[in-house]
Amino acid sequence: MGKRARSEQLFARAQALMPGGVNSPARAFGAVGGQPVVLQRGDGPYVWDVDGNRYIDYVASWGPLILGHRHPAVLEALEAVLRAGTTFGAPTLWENELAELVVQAVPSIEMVRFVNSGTEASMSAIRLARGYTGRSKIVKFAGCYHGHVDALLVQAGSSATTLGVPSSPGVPPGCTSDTLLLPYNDPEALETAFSRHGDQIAAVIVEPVAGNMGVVPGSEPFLHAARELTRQHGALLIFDEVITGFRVAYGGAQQRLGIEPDLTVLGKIVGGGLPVGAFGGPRRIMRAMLPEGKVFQAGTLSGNPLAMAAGAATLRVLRDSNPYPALERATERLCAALSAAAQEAGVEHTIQRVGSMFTLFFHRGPVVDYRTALESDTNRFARYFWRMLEEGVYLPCSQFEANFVSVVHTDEVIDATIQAARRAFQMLAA
Ligand code: KE4
Repeated sequence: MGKRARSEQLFARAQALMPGGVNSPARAFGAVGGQPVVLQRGDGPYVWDVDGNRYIDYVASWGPLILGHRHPAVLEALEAVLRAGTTFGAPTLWENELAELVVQAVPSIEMVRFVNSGTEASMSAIRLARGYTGRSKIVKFAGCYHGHVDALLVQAGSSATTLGVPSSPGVPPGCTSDTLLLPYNDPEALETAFSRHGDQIAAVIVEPVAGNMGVVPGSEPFLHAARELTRQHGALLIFDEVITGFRVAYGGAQQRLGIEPDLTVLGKIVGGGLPVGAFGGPRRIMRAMLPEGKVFQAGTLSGNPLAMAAGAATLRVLRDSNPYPALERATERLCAALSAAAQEAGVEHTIQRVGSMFTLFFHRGPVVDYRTALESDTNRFARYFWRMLEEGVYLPCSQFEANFVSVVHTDEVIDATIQAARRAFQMLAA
């Protein structure tokens, strides 16, 4: 690959202007060392850096770009809005359009509220659950990430079911003292928590397919326990489908699982590459939100026309073209070939995939929770990451993230990725 001199120059300036030179720490290459490449263009499955190097993109802006970069339908929708304006701070037809698509796509969502990020959506859903139930305690799981919500920035306390301890400076103990942190995929721990605190728990929030410890599917017993225990104790089940929504199926992970949560949190794909988060559920719950109800939430640019139009264009393409079987096949073919190449090189690994999201763990596997994910060989991952970058393949810069295949990752793009990985695994084995 060509030099990255311009990237280095621009990133040095970025570091003088913005903490760590980034606007989200995940992008800073902290987990793999070295400096990020500064990107300046994307098209289809490719991105280019400021030095003109081209990469096959598996980050997809951390999930939104299931249609790839600059899909014509999305660009056309944005251009149409621009002829009318950018934002009004008033009800607009574009909000109706995206809301119609969301409630049609996800049966458990009768009403939806749009916000500007997945974080905002999770935060609002938790406030709604607390306001609706009149309870304070929230259950979350180690390894799951729901955005930088104060109440959810917790690390394990002394035992599995103690109340959370803040995991970031700036989060006062009071913000997490009502948060129970439990191990993922552990129905017994969930049972214990409900037996101790059941009547104080407002909600359980869970990624039905975890993407933030690498891809770790929620087991059926675990997710069914979450559904049954919340129902029995009058708590709400919140599915955080920011990654899985419109990714693993048009109706999200809940469609694949056949489990209806009480509230669903959306983000990423629902905005088609523009800033959108959303939370939704049955009318009886959503009506508790101001101005119909009393639970406060607001946002200047929530539901803005450009973001609504990009999201609606994306969902219409997904609804009308149903790319999911082809995405399943392409991603399965890629994962099988990656595994064969690693096997051939004698590199210990396991690949975990749901739909078009997957993680190659440098771990014998199976990876079932955060504790086992952390056993992965992150040094080996870093070497793999950098060799793949040199080979022109842009992977998420952490072992604990999901890779994403888009509808425009053609056979030849997948084949080129497999060839690059073959060389990378040989290097690792040497
Ligand atoms: P945002 O506030 O970043 O839009 O969404 C937060 C969020 C909520 N729920 C889930 C399941 C998520 O994965 C996320 C955000 N994901 C991370 C990486 N997996 C985004 C990358 C970043 O933080 O820069």
